[in-house]
Amino acid sequence: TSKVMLITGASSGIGRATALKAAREGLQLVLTARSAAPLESLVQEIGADKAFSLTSDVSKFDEQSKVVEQAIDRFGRLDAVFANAGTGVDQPGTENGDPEEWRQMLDVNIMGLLWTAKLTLPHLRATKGHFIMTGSQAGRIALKGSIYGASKWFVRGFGANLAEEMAEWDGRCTVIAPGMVNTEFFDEPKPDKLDPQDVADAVLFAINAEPRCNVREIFLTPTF
Ligand code: NJP
Repeated sequence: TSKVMLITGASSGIGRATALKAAREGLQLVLTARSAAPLESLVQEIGADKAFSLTSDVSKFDEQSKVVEQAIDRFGRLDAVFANAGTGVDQPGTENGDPEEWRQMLDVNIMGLLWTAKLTLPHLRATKGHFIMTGSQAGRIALKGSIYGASKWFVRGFGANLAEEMAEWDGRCTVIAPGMVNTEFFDEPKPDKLDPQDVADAVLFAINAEPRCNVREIFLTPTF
């Protein structure tokens, strides 16, 4: 049987590139984000026998809960989860930033990640599966401001601890931490930075490692 992978934030950028690569490598996919149209065209590109899509806001526990339920209804198992959905709000510095925008960003980048983990871990436990999350080099390099950077340090800290938790039942946990990637995350194209493909390669490298080997963190930065 082929492995089943759930990807959040699959409608564009890193999530989309990872879905396409995982599909080429024979994984079956559950693809989620808030926008239906780009997910549906991605499913068409991959083939409806290998992938299906569900809309959900990761920051809403009930919506994420339905996603996991429907994924299990459809495929009966989860071998890998790529918790990739995230958002970065450009902020004019901490003194002048908008607290409501911070809260919304933290709801997605932190609570959304935690809901995804809480809801999928029972299924990953059953398959000795793999939880992968998108962290960042933000906070080491200037990228979208201090609050965004701090939310991605949360991802790193959670990942380091979750890896220990999952190791108790032979599960694996990976944090992928890219620098600037040319995606819709930015208003302007960044053609000289990382390509989403580079991040997809890292995700599949971690998944394809021997079961005895847990690739715990991967840092990627653009060369130029
Ligand atoms: O950006 P983008 P990336 N609930 O905007 C979805 C991190 N990162 O691929 O909901 C559910 O093309 C959104 O879909 P939609 C970054 O922090 C990036 O670059 O329809 N889904 C889309 O599919 C993030 O964690 C860079 O709007 C939600 C996806 O997330 C991850 O990489 C550097 C959602 C975002 O795709 C992917 O971002 C770095 C919600 N509430 C880390 N909100 C970089 N690009 O330079 C958004 O270090 N999405």
